[in-house]
Amino acid sequence: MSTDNASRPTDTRPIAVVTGASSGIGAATARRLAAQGFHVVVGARRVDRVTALADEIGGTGRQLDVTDDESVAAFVDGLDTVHVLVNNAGGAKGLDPVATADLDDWRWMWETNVLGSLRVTKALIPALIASGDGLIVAVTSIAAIEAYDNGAGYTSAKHAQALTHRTLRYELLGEPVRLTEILPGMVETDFSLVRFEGDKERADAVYEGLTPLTADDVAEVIGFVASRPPHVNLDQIVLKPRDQASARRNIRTG
Ligand code: 8X3
Repeated sequence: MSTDNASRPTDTRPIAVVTGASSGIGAATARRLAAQGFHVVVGARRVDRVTALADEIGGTGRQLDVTDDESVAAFVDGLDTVHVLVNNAGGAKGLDPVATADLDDWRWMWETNVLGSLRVTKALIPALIASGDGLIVAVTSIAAIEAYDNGAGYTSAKHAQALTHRTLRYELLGEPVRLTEILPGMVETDFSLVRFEGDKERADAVYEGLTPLTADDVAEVIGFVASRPPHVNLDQIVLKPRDQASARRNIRTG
């Protein structure tokens, strides 16, 4: 049974907070940061999953719905000093042309990726500054620098999330907080399963015939970022499979 000891004075490990940590890139990042010596506070809507993960890595699991003010307030309660925040919660829903855009899908994408990251970041900026060496990692996507057919709901949300993060890089200049944006291309997680609402065949087809990145590939890079000395700011890191040159240009040979 994991204890909620993220702010216990006896635990001297630096604190890292990871959102969307119940699976995929979030869970892999939590494992990686824990292996690097962080006490990781993992948040997600599926509390059973983050509790199990916290037990495994000696961290703290708390329920978190980034679209809900009260949930975010409860999640950050007692976190007065935070060294690393990984804004990973978010995702895509649907793949529709603008002409037939599903407004509920758009609302979900903007609520989670844009406003969700904003809520958590706002709540933790004082704690990140208080650490004397804070780091905010935004997991965006190559969709934050590209446009593609039928993807506007997701690309616009990722652009907005990224621009918020890049603005903070300016606004926090002079404070002891670094900011890094991670822009992954194809990563085989439940990303496509969520996008296509559980349609496994359609989700599997996204990665068919090529070798996508794994969640661990991305987590390893985030671990590298978090282990740089305080004066080194990695602003943006774009990582894609060798088989993918852009969001819609890839090679399938398998
Ligand atoms: C998703 C990136 O390349 O799968 O964030 O569209 S891609």
